[in-house]
Amino acid sequence: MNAPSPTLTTPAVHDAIVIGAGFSGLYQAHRLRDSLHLDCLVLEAGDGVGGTWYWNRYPGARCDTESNAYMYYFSKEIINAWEWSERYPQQAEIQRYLNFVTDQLGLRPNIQCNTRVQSARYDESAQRWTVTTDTGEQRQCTYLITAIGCLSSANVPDIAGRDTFGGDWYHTGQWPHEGVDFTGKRVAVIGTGSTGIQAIPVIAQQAAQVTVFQRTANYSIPARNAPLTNDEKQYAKAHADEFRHVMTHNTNGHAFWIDDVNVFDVTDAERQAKYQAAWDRGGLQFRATFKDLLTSEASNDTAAGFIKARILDVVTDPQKAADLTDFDHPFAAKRPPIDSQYFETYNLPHVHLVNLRKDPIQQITADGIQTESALHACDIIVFATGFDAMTGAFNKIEFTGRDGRQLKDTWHAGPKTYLGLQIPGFPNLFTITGPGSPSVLTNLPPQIEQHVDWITDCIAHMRQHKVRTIEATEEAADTWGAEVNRAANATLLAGVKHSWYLGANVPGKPRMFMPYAGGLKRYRDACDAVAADNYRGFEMR
Ligand code: N01
Repeated sequence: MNAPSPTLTTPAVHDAIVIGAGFSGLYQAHRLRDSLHLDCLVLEAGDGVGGTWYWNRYPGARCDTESNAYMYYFSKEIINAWEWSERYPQQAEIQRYLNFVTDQLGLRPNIQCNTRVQSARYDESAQRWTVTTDTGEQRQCTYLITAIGCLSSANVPDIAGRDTFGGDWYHTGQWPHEGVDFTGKRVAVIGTGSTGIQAIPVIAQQAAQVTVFQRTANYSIPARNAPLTNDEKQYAKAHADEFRHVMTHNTNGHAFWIDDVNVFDVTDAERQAKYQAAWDRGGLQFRATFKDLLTSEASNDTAAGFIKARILDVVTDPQKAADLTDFDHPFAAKRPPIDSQYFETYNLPHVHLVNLRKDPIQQITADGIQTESALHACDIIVFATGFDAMTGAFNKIEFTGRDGRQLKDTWHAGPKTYLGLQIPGFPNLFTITGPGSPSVLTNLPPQIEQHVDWITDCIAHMRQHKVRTIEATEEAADTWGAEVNRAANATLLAGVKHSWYLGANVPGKPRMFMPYAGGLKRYRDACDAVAADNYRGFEMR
């Protein structure tokens, strides 16, 4: 998409600026422009809309959420006008969807692409933000809203010798738009998170050789993707209200309930049957088989044991099978991937596995990856090494709040927010799916709709009551931080010390459990209660 060029008729001062044109930014722009009639500009670094789905074009990129839950639910018209083709949507289809929504809502005149925000500074006397972009352009606004994504800042590990590599290397989150031809190539893939697990089987179909470098053995459930039948498509449209109700009233934003039964409430045979049925159905719903999978280690062990046995059924090479199931954390305590033929891929003769726990990487050389025991020669390295999650995208923009305070300094010990929506010292800055909100622990579109609706209602309230600024208090942010900790510690998630939920994947990043693990429903109730109590914990001036 071509950016509308900033012309003299474009005002330099806006009511609102939204940073990012993914799921969050598009819906936020629609609400501010069409519900509140504000002058709203979206600044987007990419050449088109899509956010995560604009950048993540790696082979096999597909959403792990089922398509009928990975969409907006605010408009019946859009629900009825769009049709998904598969159980899980591919990257290209999601991008088509977001372009379709952009056109349906007529948002293009409000979006300026190819514009990366470099800094944002709050001017207390004018009560405005000044945003500076990489084109040197400056714009001002009363409300500044980040829609910059939780997983948008690529984490490329600084492995010794990386820049001496003689072949090509790519990070999955910054994939070339023209694609990469793996034909006849020896490919090294570093990383076995959700992304690596999606990409490895697809790369193996084309490459001459694939060597996977696994640091942490990962659980994965078969996705069992398939084209949607006409009946399934019609059912989803006819039951849209039910889908939406489930997605907004459960803990994780998906269109299924978590079973109300605990693991040891049933017999061994019943438990096995439930796991088998969930395995055969496929998908993230496996996590919902029992109520206490994420709170009881003993219960979790039963799921982990079931998954391990299924992987051992598939992988024929005993060493690969042992390495792939050498788990060091409970099932789903890190984000569980789902896959299409991931474990089956290791039965192909040209697919190799290096267990980095036993044989760590020493350096990258001109010819490939040198581990302690061998040089693994390759032509292409794929870094499926994840993201500087939740705070990485904030750190790429220089935010200066009240009294000249820098966001980087404010967050030096870890992110501090109130409800994941605002930061003390940064008036009128709203953070969609910011740290401290459920964000990455949920299916994101319903969480985004909730955040955008809350922010829109808040701004409407401010305008109605002639309030110029809103700012979270330090006390409210501290209290919320304690609640984020409490919620994490009530689950098995906080115990996984090498998880990116805690920032452990990025050297030097402060360790703090960043997303809110208390569930979407409880979180929404908390946000609604704050608003109903005259925006308790915020100062309005
Ligand atoms: O990233 P990850 P991802 N040397 O951080 C390894 C979302 N997503 O891109 O586990 C060697 O999970 C790292 O090892 P370890 C989803 O929320 C969504 O896969 O840290 N290895 C791990 O194996 C997901 O959770 C969809 O020990 C290194 C891997 O790289 C999130 O994105 C699809 C290393 C990184 O795994 C991130 O997933 C795909 C190093 N120096 C992804 N550094 C949807 O469907 C890291 N690793 C919506």
